[in-house]
Amino acid sequence: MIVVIGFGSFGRKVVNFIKNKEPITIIDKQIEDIDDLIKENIKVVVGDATEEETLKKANIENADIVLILTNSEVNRNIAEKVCELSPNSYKIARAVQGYPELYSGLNIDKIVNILESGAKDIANEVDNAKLKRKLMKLKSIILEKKKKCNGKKMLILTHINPDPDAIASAMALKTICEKWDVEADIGYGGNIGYDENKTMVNLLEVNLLSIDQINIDDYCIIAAVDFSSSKQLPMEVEKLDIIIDHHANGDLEADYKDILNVGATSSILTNYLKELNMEPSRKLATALFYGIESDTNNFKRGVTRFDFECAAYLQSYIDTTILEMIENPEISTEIMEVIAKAIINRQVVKGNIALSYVGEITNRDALPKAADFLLKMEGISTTFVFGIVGDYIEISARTKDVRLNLGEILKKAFGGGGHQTAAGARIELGIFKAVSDKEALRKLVEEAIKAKILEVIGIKEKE
Ligand SMILES: [Mn+2]
Repeated sequence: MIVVIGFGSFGRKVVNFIKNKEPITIIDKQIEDIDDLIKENIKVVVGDATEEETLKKANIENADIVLILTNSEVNRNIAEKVCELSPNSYKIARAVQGYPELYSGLNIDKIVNILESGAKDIANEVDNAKLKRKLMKLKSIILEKKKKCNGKKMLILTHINPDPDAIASAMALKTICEKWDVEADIGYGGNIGYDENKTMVNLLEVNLLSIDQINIDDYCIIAAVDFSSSKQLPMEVEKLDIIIDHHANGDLEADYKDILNVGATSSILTNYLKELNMEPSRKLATALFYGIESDTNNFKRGVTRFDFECAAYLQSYIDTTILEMIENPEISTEIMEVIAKAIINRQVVKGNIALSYVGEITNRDALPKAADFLLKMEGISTTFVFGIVGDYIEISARTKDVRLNLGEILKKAFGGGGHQTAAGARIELGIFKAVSDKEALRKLVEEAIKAKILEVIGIKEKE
């Protein structure tokens, strides 16, 4: 039972919010609409709350919660009496302007300053207004452009070799544009590697156009999602209109640019949908959730509170069966074979570095898979898997060892790149191409790559 002391304009507001949750008893010296309150099952005690008798009438000894909402220095006297008569209740009192120490020494559980709470609400609204303002700008840029488009469509570009975050973000932006009656296509360059990405595109029926299928003249609004660097631009465009991304330091410019330092672009787009009151379809929600999950390496890398909040919002819309299928795609026979070769051919140096040559293969995506897999072997903390794909030697490396920076190592050794824990490189086969004997080629490639890697890591090999 809740006892509310003080039924002025503020007390009324509070009672309105809580009246259907728990039984309430109101105390005030004067209460006008007693009959209405009684109809709503609210008990009313008319009297002076500084007097024991009044408080007892309200059965204050048995109150679970007492709210002291009157607004004068008399609150002190009320609070004293309440503490005495109802020691076990949870007591919330309203702060009174000009009396900062009003309740000092009393056992009040929570003092609420309504001015401060109001100010905080407004400050939160300012944050919210920024997002509202942003979306107004996005909409007006798209709609203004559309007027001059003569029926041409919008093109949403993902980066080269798009990942789930890029694909999901593009899907979300396309959905938003459709709501604004603007038709959009999603374009990508490179290829959709990894089984997870392919499974995602297939199961969620995402319609993606490869840049070979795209005639840029058919489009008049161009957006970039999940990249802001010209190196990632899959095709030449005259001008970008929109960039939405979470990578800093990009060199691309656009009329609308929203770059946030968060774990995934999918989070930014999820927040857009939320603000626009657009409930995502199951497919879109699943894509966005997987985008956040995979870009943050299962909510472990670069993840922010914002990403968690967006993922939580998506949670009730996602299709968990499809999500599970995307997370654990069937592994193709070829990738299985490359993994098997990587295991059999591994050479372990310095106790924990595995180097493995897998020969000639057709699918380069098998290399990172094999490098990931080898890393799971007992005692192995760093893996380098390499093979020949077409006219190149491709290398993929993984490490759990924080002392090594694989991005740096592969850059130094072969002009490759990547992160501390995962990196790759591609070297032209060059003169090795002339070697037709497979066994001889294996030896040459294996020795050359191994020697260079060990040299850069700083290990001298004996024997
Ligand atoms: Mn991303």
